[in-house]
Amino acid sequence: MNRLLIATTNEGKVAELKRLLEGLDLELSSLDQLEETPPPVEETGQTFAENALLKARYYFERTGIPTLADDSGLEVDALGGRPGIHSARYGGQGLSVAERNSLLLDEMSGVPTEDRGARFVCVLALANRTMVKTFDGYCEGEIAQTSIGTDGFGYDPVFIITGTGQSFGTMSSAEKNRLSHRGKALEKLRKFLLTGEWDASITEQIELVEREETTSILPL
Ligand code: ITT
Repeated sequence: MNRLLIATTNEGKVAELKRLLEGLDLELSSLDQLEETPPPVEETGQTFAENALLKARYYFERTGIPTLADDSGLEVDALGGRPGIHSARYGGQGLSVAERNSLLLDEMSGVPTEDRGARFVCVLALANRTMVKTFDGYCEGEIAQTSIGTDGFGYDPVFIITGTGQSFGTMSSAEKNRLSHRGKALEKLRKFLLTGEWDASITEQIELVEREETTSILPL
């Protein structure tokens, strides 16, 4: 079975990605299942795609395991697209998720419903030795007036999905995955995996790594 490393430090993403990848012929590992977890990499890209590629390449190079990385965030129209690629650090590193959501609601206070448009964006990047590919997904909605529900993670309770009147904070993970930016990006990735193009290169990669490891422990 082909291995795939889910290279994210965010537990909410790990849970969703594992569920979204169910049924594919993959042996999934998360970073905390590795014997040695590489230190996190600085996200210096200017776009979601640049950061997703940077993370996928980095973890693949450090582990030799074909890697899936995710860069995602919330773009709020009334804030000129903020927090965007800085969603994880919005308001500063030290804030809790609840504090970050309160900050967003405060920044949006007084903004009328028709101007509260926002979207979740997700770019997944898949990397091995022979290729690196990205898949994007979007989920349109609006910023709620208050936090709604406790399910999900991150900004889920303050984001109402267009056409549902519900926040991700009130949805099961199956419902969220069906509508979410990550679910849509994963659907593209799933189609790509089913073409077989990737399977061939994964096998090639595992063989290469095993050969390198064997070589490196041979006595001189
Ligand atoms: P990794 O880089 O290790 O994957 P991270 O949490 O730092 O973890 P990002 O840099 O991609 O990941 O930041 C994404 C942030 O956007 C994340 O921390 C959440 O605050 C938010 N976010 C992304 N997807 C979300 C979702 O489905 N629901 C709620 N918030 C989400």
